[in-house]
Amino acid sequence: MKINLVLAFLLSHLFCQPALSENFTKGDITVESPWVQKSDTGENRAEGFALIHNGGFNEDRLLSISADISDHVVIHETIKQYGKVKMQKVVEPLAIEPNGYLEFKPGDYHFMFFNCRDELREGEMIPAVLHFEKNGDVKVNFTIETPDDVPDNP
Ligand SMILES: [Cu+2]
Repeated sequence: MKINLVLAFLLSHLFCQPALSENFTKGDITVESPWVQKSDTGENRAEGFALIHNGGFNEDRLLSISADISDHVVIHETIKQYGKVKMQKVVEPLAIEPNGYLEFKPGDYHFMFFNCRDELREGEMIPAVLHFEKNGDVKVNFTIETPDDVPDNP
């Protein structure tokens, strides 16, 4: 009986994985495993991350992102200035070399979803569209994750 419980636990965690490892491809661009982390400050905003691969022979540039859940979603980078960590809007389009990668990860580039209209619930998806200069619009779903360090039952 105990073994069954352990198995069920393991299986439930295995089944959580496909959502996280989902990839979205259009043309030469593949957006790998997009996910968002809810803000733990109580505001209804989130940071999104993904690994973007350009499998083509030409450079492409990421121009912007849009999502129905937020009327203000921008590309941010986290930087260190005068010993303080802060984030700022990325103004220039980000280039991705032929057969190159652009990584959005915590503490680095991220998609910033401000003023989210709906409650962000773990495990649910945020549909969004990434706009590329050459490959056009790539539709993706960001999986909502909660930070590991936040206890489930505070
Ligand atoms: Cu930000």
